[in-house]
Amino acid sequence: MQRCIFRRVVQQFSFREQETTKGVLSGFPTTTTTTAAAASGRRSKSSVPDVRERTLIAVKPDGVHRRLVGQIIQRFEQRGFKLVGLKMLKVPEDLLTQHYCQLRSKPFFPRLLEYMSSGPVVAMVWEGHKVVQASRLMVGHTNPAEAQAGTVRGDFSFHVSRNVVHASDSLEGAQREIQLWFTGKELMNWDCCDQSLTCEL
Ligand code: IDP
Ligand code: MG
Repeated sequence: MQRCIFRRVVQQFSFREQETTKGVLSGFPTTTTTTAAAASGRRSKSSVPDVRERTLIAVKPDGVHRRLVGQIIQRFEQRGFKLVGLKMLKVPEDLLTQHYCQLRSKPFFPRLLEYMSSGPVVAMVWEGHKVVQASRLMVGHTNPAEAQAGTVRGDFSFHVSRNVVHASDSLEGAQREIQLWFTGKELMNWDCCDQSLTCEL
């Protein structure tokens, strides 16, 4: 009887795990494990998680004014990501123009630059396995009106013009933005003592 209950719990757990992974990862490339390697129990090279991926997260002036920096940092720490760069700055206009160069032709562009230079910004670089896609999900939809509860934007904002936080939207974007916002010396390479507790390496 007990064994039967145990088996049912295990089955339900693995089903939920598959379902969650599928929902959360849709639309993003995922790490693949070859069928042969999986069948033999060996781990292929590609299944070793890349824990060195990095992304740029910035708490925008509205987030800083509203004292949300701590809560935003806490969400990333809690998730298990590693902070490798952090600074507070009044963002120069030329940096903002380069950062948002793809939005230059948008009607809201001048107001976006005004908003982003209206107060201090807290810029951070976070590191971890698939941190780019995970942080986009944690930050939520660009328009807070469409952002899910539980995301930063969904919990702390309601209008697209004041959406609290920036997160790089792709690996290439993250690399470009990190180089734009941080010098090499401002980024720290370090190993978390709990690394093997957050991921099988
Ligand atoms: P993202 O921040 O989710 O990556 P993007 O489309 O890259 O979204 O837009 C960059 C930023 O421009 C947004 O976070 C938001 O602050 C601002 N923005 C985007 N669309 C609008 C709009 O329609 N009105 C005002 N501001 C906007
Ligand atoms: Mg963007």
